[in-house]
Amino acid sequence: MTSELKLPANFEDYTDAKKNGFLRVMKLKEEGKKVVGTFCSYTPSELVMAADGVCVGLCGSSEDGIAFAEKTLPKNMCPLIKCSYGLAASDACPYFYFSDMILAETTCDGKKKMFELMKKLKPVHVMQLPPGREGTGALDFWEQEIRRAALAIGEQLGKEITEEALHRAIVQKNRERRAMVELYEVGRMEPCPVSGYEISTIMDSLQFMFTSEEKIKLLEEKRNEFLARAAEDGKGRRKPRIMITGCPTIGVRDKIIKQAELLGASVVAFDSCSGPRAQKEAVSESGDPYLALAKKYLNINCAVMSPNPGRLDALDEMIADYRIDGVIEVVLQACHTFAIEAAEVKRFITKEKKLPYLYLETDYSQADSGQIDTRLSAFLEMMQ
Ligand code: BJ8
Repeated sequence: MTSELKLPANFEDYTDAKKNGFLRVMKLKEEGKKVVGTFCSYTPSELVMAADGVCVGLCGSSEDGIAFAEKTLPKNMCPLIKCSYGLAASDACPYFYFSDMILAETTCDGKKKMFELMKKLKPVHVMQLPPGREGTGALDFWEQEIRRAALAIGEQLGKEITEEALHRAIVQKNRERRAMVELYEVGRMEPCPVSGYEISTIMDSLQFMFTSEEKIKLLEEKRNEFLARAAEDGKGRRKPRIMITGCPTIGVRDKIIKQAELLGASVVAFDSCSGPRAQKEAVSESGDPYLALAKKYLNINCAVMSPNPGRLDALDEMIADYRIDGVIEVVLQACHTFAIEAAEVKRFITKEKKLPYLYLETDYSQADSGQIDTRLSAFLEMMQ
């Protein structure tokens, strides 16, 4: 049985935020601002801020562009990569179009090979991300890569990155991170005053806002709004509290997160790129700023790192903090790193934490919506 998912009257959905962002980025360009396109949480956006540029997220999140991409890329590939490349190559993404350069990293194989193709379309600087953190070399190497990226950005944007500017950017970005984590932590409340659909939409829409202050303002306003809602709502029927883990969910939010909530769940926590995974640890505001950035960004628990034990520690902590009843793992089609790591995540959730776990492998099409509905219904029924 489905319930009605209530969204506030002033709720701006992701499509609105994206559309408004197009117009704003065009205006920024007219004012002479430089724009840097990015694809990953490992991107040290402080470098772009220190060069007085703005970052735009270019990860594809819809079926648009996929047919075009499949003329060049294999069909059996991650939809995020196909969509990102297809929109860029067919000139259908205004954010890509307005980007002065792309700041990329070697994360998964698909993305790094996509960047080779993208170099034919735009200036692309690829940071070589170490494949793991073990040994003493990884951190030194990554710090050097961050220094190399700073030079490339400075050159491309026509503004040298000074240590003072970088320090200011680190302080500012840390404020933004804290505001994000505080908004996520509203999900710890019981009952949770906000739907996971709404919270993930707000977080994803931040990539279409172009100053740190306006992001912080939105995050603080929303947090206050949700806390006030909690005071009014009182105690409702207890819903199963769900955590989402795995690949980025931006392109499957409607068919998984929204649908799970329509079926009676409360999605309260996100262990994914759109969750606090990349935000919890701040960048040290003292000492060498390049080393501080290297330490922080190398510590992000993504499945592209081998090994990646921090992911289980983070899951453990979130299960306790958010009082989780069940975990849904979302894996995008052909994402090998998350698909393989899912076996260990499943063992940990079901055997150690003794919680229900649902694995959903999907793409950006609607072809499997019915099947996903059926599996979500059975999963939630089992918990109720
Ligand atoms: S920090 S999750 S943004 S790498 S889903 S393209 S891994 S095949 S997006 Fe990611 Fe950075 Fe990690 Fe986040 Fe490849 Fe997998 Fe596709 Fe992925």
